[in-house]
Amino acid sequence: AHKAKEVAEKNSLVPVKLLEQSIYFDSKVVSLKKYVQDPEKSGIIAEFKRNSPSKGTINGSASPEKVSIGYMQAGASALSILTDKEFFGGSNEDLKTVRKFNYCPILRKDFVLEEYQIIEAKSIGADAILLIAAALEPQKLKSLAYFAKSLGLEVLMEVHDEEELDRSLCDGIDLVGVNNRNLKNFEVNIDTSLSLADKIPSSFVKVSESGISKVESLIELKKAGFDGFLIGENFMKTSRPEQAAYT
Ligand code: IGP
Repeated sequence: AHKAKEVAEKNSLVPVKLLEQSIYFDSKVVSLKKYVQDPEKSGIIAEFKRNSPSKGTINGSASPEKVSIGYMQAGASALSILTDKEFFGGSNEDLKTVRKFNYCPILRKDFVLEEYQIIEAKSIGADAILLIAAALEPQKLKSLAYFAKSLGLEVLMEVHDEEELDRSLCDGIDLVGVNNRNLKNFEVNIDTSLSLADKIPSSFVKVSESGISKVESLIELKKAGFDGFLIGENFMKTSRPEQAAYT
């Protein structure tokens, strides 16, 4: 059915341990693209995020297990789990825990720069990875995207503007995410998504990321062609994020 293990073995950077200890090399990916596009579902990719560079601690006590199960019960289409420790207080353990309790697409949210991290994503049970156009040379981004695909993972490419979109788009990418957060001043504005919508070719699933807190924004984005909505802070800032996802 797949040859993720074979592909990973060929990559000399992989410690044998990762391959031997992971049951996920043999499991099929749950498609983020498919779940996000499913008209029966909400399109919401609910994020587990403890801290952020702009807000500091958002939620210091939330349990990844409780929150992720609650998100899915509330009708999320998929989960986004931050594994970066330094800026977001996440870990691979968080993702592994969430994987154990949920059958749904899981996006590993991290700063992926190397092939090794993609193998790691597969080994902890992720279904999709994030590649940030602003952080990668276009050639590197493309080769990472194809590498992820060879392991069966889906790829969400994040952009902030048309220039980033044009220079890095390739058919190794499944979903294009427009980040509404300006990384220079952390301001969020969904107009960033609205104005880029028509620039993204229709073969890619469109996701709007960050700063979404109102149902009206969601409706507006949906009308503009977005199927996916990545929401973190708005849920996580409450004492019970899994409840917030209902409203
Ligand atoms: C979620 P918000 O504003 O709902 O918490 O945003 C998500 O878009 C944001 O966490 C994010 C992110 C990233 C985090 C978007 N791109 C890249 C880390 C790395």
